[in-house]
Amino acid sequence: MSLTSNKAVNAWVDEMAAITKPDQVVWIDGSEEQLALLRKQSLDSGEILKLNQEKLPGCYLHRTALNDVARVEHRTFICSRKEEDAGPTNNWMDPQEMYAKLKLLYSGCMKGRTMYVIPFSMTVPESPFAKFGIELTDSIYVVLNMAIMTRIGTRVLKCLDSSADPADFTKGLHAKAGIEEENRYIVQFPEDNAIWSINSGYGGNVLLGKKCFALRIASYLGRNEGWMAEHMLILGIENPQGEVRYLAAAFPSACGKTNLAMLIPPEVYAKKGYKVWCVGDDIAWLRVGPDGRLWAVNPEAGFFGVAPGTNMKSNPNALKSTQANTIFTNVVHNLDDNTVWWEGLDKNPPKNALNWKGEKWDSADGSKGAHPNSRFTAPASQCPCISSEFEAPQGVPISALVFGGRRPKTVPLVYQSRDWQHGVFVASIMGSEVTAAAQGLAAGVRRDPMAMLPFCGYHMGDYFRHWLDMGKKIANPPKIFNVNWFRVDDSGDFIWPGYGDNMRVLEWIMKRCFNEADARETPIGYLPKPEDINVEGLDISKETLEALLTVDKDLWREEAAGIKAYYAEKFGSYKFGDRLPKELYDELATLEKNLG
Ligand code: GTP
Ligand code: SPV
Ligand code: MN
Repeated sequence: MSLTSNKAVNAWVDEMAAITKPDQVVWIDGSEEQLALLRKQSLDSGEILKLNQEKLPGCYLHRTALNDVARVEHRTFICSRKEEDAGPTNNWMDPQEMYAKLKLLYSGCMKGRTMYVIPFSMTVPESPFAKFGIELTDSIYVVLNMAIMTRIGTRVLKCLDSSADPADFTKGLHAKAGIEEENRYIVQFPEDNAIWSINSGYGGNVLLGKKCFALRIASYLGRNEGWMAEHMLILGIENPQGEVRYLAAAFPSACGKTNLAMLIPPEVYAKKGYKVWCVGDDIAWLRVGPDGRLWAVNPEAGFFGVAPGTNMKSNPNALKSTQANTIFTNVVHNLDDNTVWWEGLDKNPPKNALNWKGEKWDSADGSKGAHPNSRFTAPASQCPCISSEFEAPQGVPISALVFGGRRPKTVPLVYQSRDWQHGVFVASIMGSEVTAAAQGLAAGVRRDPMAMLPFCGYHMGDYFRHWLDMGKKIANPPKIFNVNWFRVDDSGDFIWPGYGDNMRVLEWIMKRCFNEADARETPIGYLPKPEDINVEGLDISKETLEALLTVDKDLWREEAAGIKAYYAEKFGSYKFGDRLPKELYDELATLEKNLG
């Protein structure tokens, strides 16, 4: 039975049920009783497994289909009415054609199944910045994940019904269907505020509040409404005086956002009283505040984090967040004590275990036990360093925006842009080695502007324009930086220790924002001098630090040539054309001139 008298909601749910023909429709009210019942049904069907409830209370294990382990960029579409509005970086199809095609796939696909109606809110529903949606799904796994990742249930419907326009909600339709790769579609219809996803059961493809809504659709809404939706973590650094300064940072998928968002400062910092507080680890919505600063909220309620590599040394806060009420996906099942394991958790892979595929597994055969993109879904409230401002309706004021990717060479440890426009240029030329977070990508470095390549819901050239325009609206804009934790030496080993020691770089960044640190000017922007980075308590030679802070002009000339090709000639098989703002060409010309 419907939980609302909202006519627009009910009419749409009926319409979708008429297409998908579920045996029954169940509305999710958000109560613990209902979630407990769903967990039981999911256990009974084998969709999830109950883990050791003494060691991991409230924790479950799920395995996806073998062909369904990550996002699928080649099957993701932005179906704006005009092809040119989707732009060169998105797949496009005419919306009417796409609806017709998908309706055939959805037709009767929920026969014999239950359709769950999940009312969800991004950010706390009472916040003026909240956006509401309904996800329809035939997967209990999706319901249980959405319950962790977003705010769901009756509370959300109440807020939608009393909002300015109760018909203004995101319409998300998800069906597992047959999990067929060749019929998998993740489709955004920006003008309709609608998302249709079919033939997948994997996180980013099916938790429609996350990438599909909070980035693809929200970036489109943000452009129209004058705000920004970004693939960014948000953190606060508390200094010994007790003052907290915030930054937001965009790194591509599996490039260190969760790790940085929860970092534990090195001992020398901790002793002085520095602390880091996590506001968000994946998505930030940014608005200009009444005080002329940029303010950020985390629209999510949980973490959908990469498991491999997470351990008590690299990210204890993430690990502690997952010790209760967490759903693990595609990790190793330790049969001895009914717990979980993944590569990099510790040096003792379980002997009596199943790999992510559910096969008997022994690490001695050299194979990986957990999928490289295996994940945990954990409530953010369980994070030991969660910020007191995590649910603050107005968000937190941002002093610095940081961009970065996996760049084995060329890009130094950190540099600061000269101003907002130069910062937009720096963000637009970001590149990174691809990771396991998406299926079917060729290995190597690719351009991933603002870490938004897979997530921008409109023309990337217009997105750059929006960034430039936003700069003009912010009286006190954040300073813009670029970092690279991933420089390697000749034997391919990382030069910079990373993780907690990234605090040393963050300190310089924050001090630059408040005119408390020095820098030198280089062809690419401001860099710290080696002595500006605090290396107290760190085993690193002066030569290594100098190397990390070097701008190699030859490599950067190659880089500039690469940027030119990317801007002017091609992006995949398309061109930015005249929608690439002239200001960015000007910045490129300045870079070329500076390099001589
Ligand atoms: P998404 O959730 O996919 O958006 O990814 P994310 O950006 O949150 O990535 P995450 O923090 O989970 O990092 C993924 C990988 O990067 C893990 O294998 C980490 O071990 C590795 N990593 C994170 N920080 C560092 C660092 O400072 N140095 C090095 N060398 N590796 C890092
Ligand atoms: C990413 O790939 O950037 C993620 C995981 O954060 S997913 O939700 O699958 O997109
Ligand atoms: Mn992400």
